[in-house]
Amino acid sequence: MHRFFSLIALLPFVLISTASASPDVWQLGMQAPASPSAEHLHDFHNLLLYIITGIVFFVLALLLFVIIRFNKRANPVPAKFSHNVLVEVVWTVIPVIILIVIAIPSFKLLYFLDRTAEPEMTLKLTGYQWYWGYEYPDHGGVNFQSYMVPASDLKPGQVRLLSTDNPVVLPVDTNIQILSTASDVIHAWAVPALGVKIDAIPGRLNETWVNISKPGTYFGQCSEICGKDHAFMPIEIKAVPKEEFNAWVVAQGGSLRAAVEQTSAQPPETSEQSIEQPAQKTE
Ligand SMILES: [Cu+2]
Repeated sequence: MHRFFSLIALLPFVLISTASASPDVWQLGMQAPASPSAEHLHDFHNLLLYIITGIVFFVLALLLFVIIRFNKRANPVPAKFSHNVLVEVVWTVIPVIILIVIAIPSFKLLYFLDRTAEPEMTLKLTGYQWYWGYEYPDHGGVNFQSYMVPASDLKPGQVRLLSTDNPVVLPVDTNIQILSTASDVIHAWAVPALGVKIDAIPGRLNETWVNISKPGTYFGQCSEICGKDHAFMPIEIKAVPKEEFNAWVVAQGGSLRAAVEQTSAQPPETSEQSIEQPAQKTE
């Protein structure tokens, strides 16, 4: 009991100390969004929350009305009719309208998340049993593998089960095309704060994108049961300003030339995509 209360007393400090983009102790709700994709996903989630809350209270009100108004004491002689055309039309049409209200933003969001029309760089990731491999094809092929830091080797500031030996470094405010595949079994690369979750499938190249809006450390995990160490192949992303990213690429022995050539060949019109104008399919 004593331990329980000391845990409760520690809670505010725990919440403050881990207030990065990792799961918090006693967290309710989702991690703070750090990309346009995550923001739109949260907006859609909130829309659904309003709709289901409304439906739950409406059904609850109907139930209470029936229980009070039509119980044996209040209504000893029940009516004998079994059809009511108006009510049947209403309870068909209203759910259809609700589904349309959900479907329109849902499809918009699906196309928005699908791909970016103007990628400024590419990150290719490969799932292995049980770690991730990363390549930067636009930056002279910088590549490395990223393993979880075992609990016994954690340094101060590292997070158990989430920190990696080689974090993925990415620039902020950049449209990053993400290509994913796997070499052995199906994995899935998921980073909640960025609104990214993409399957990594052997023999297949999947595509998604992200534009990280603020610098920070973002954590994710494999989200496809992939074997005995499925829980121990985390994702750690360090999002840094562009200049810092370029310096990191050079320090890794990569080159900035390929990336510069690519961006000058297709100048990005705007770094921010509007959800009203989803990325165009090019095929
Ligand atoms: Cu996996």
